Amino acid sequence: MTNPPRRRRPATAVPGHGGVTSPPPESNPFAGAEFLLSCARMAQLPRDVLPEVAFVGRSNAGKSSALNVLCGRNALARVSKTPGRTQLINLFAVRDGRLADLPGYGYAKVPKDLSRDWGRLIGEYLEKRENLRGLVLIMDVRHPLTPFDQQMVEWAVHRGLPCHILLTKADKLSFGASKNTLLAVGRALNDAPGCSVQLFSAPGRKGIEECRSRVVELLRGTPPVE
Ligand SMILES: Nc1nc2c(ncn2[C@@H]2O[C@H](COP(=O)(O)OP(=O)(O)OP(=O)(O)O)[C@@H](O)[C@H]2O)c(=O)[nH]1
Ligand SMILES: [Mg+2]
Repeated sequence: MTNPPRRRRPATAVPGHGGVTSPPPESNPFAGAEFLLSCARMAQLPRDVLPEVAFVGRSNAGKSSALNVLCGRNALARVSKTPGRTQLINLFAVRDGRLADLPGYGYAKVPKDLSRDWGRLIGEYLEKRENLRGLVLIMDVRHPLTPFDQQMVEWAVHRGLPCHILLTKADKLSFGASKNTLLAVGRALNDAPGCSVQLFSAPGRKGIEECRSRVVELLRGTPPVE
């Protein structure tokens, strides 16, 4: 069952009338991003030949917020204070391919059955999505590298998929503390092939250009060797 299409605000504001403004297309490779579809099961996800990058991470880490900021849109992906808000795979079309906003993992208060379904959906997506070219793994800078996060990194390395880590909510820590976490996570990754890490803040607009460049590289990269 596919969710009905969502109504969206226009990407570009009418001058003098407030609303959402998109940066000029030449400065943002994700300007003009469009919501394509939501799905609760892999079978509902259309086969796609265009390269895809998935946004993964713990529930409430800030996946949807990061996606919105990268695309220069306020409400492309739904953001919520309630953990577990993104329960479906949401697919977006961008100039260089597709971005997928995945449901968050590791939220303890989710009923067991539902959390099993989510786990299965994420697992199947990661295993079977043929056009998947890389992951953006989002972690709250205050709680990095949870066991789930570590599994995700190991899985990406095992599959030969690049994994770019965003240590987000950097606005919640001092400059020094966030820098120390960045260095510690870099050390913990121990030169894992294809892995990179950066600081990010959605409201602080920190690390946006670095992340955009990395995601474009992932979308344009060569397919992983099986
Ligand atoms: N201070 C701060 N808050 C953030 C940042 N990114 C996200 N948030 C907040 O964190 C909460 C969760 O953000 P979402 O983007 O919905 O997180 P998510 O990972 O998509 O969550 P699920 O869809 O539930 O898995 C919201 O209240 C956001 O406003 C950030 O960089 N800094
Ligand atoms: Mg979300």
